[in-house]
Amino acid sequence: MKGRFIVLEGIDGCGKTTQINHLKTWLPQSGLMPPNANLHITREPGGTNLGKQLRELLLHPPKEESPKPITELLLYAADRSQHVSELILPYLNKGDWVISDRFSGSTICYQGYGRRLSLEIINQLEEIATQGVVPDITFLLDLPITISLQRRSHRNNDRIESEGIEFLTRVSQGFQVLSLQENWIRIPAEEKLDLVTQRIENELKKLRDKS
Ligand code: T5A
Repeated sequence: MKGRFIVLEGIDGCGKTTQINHLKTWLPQSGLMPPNANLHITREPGGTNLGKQLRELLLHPPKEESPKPITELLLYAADRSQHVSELILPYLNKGDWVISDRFSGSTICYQGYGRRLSLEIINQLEEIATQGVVPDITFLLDLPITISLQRRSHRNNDRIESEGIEFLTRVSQGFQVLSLQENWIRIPAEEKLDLVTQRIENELKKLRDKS
């Protein structure tokens, strides 16, 4: 793959969208990208047209049609498979850069650690869904659960966000484990907005210096 693939992960309300909105304008002007590369911003679930419909089924289904845990896992895998085939892989092959709000780490943490589904099965599904695409860098915006709940207290939570504190604690533990992996960078997300932004920018500059 000629392009770069950057992912932001973390528990709900950790600040991914806020940081991605900043990167969208900062990165193309930063001098880090090759002059002819474009930047694409996307997210999971819902990065493609098919994915938008899957997102609705996953996050806002009618109560009586709420997906069971395995169905939920398969729907996230279906969303990722379409996302990789239709968008991520073609852009990376062209030499473009892609930033995604969530990727495989979310499935491992929410469906694996949160729902306690088999990590072995999840990893097998991930191999199929990602076609071997691995992020060049994944930022974990690491936010204490109490702050996540505070930040979301004024809005309506979706189906996954409504799972409660024990579920979220297991998800967060999953992220702590994943953040020890190569190419994952843990960023304390309770810090002031500008400081979080600065840390992400610095890590992206280091990535350029490594290549
Ligand atoms: N999911 C997803 C799975 O279960 N399995 C999977 O495989 C995948 C891919 C997706 C849901 O699906 C689940 C996980 C999720 O529950 P989503 O749209 O990604 O949903 O939902 P969230 O991650 O919950 O998105 P949010 O918009 O809630 O969170 P963000 O984007 O991380 O946070 P952001 O930037 O919107 O910030 C939240 C608030 O905090 C403030 C912002 O202004 C905003 O008000 N904020 C800060 N305040 C103070 N200091 C800072 N440093 C701040 N940064 C942001």
